Amino acid sequence: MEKLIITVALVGAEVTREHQPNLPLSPDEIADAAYEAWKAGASIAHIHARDGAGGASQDRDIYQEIIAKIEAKCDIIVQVSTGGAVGMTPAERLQPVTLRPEMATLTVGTVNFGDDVFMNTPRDIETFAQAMLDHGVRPELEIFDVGMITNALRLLKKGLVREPLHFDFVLGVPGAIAGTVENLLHMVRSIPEGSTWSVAGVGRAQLPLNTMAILLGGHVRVGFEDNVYYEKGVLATSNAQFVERIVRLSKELGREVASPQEARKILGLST
Ligand code: KMH
Ligand code: ZN
Repeated sequence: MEKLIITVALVGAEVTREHQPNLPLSPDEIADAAYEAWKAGASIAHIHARDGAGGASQDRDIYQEIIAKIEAKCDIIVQVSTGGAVGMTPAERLQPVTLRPEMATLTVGTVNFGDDVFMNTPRDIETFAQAMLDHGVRPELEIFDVGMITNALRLLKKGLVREPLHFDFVLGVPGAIAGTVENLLHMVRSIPEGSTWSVAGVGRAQLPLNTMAILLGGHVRVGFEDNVYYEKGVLATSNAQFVERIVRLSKELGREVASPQEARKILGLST
């Protein structure tokens, strides 16, 4: 089995210090958290930026500062968010792609998101995909519900994404697909052969679905964006703490963990 790629989703757009007192917010804090997660075994950092007041931001300059600070510390693969926060305009969300990071997320459909709607119209999805092609950025296809896999395959047919595809199944968002073993299995069986995939389980779905991914040959995503609790009623002390647990589990289950350079090879990124 391929080595395990661990993505750490350090910040997110919705979590606050009230939810998680150790949430990194400033560029320095985000870079430090990425470095700690990298030391623990993460090979991809999924990044959201925050403004001076701690609110979600897609500001190009803030992303540039975060990326520079991360690159000064370690060789973790930087994956910027183009999801941003609910209600942001497509142009606002696309800003960090112009920095030509190695990867960016590409959500391929509209979905209910708690009490809100995370809008991704067909036209906007195509614009995002084309921008990633134009800037040489590798998309990670964010799949919040099963129909989004069909949308991804439509993009492939149109030449707007290229094989091998890399998917991230996000299970357990209120309003989207539930975080069950059966749902993950169905999704894994629905993607083209030769694709790679990871799973991000929200809240209490994180650990069981991550464990399943280790066993099935997929990859995992952990971090405060998806889950702030280490166990029921106990807040995690850091993003790295989640990474450390996955490294222990993976080793116990006989699967080695990929370095960033090995992850680049597995994903077909230029090394
Ligand atoms: N904050 C969500 C509305 C992504 O990073 O691409 C979207 C999101 C997905 O977080
Ligand atoms: Zn995100």
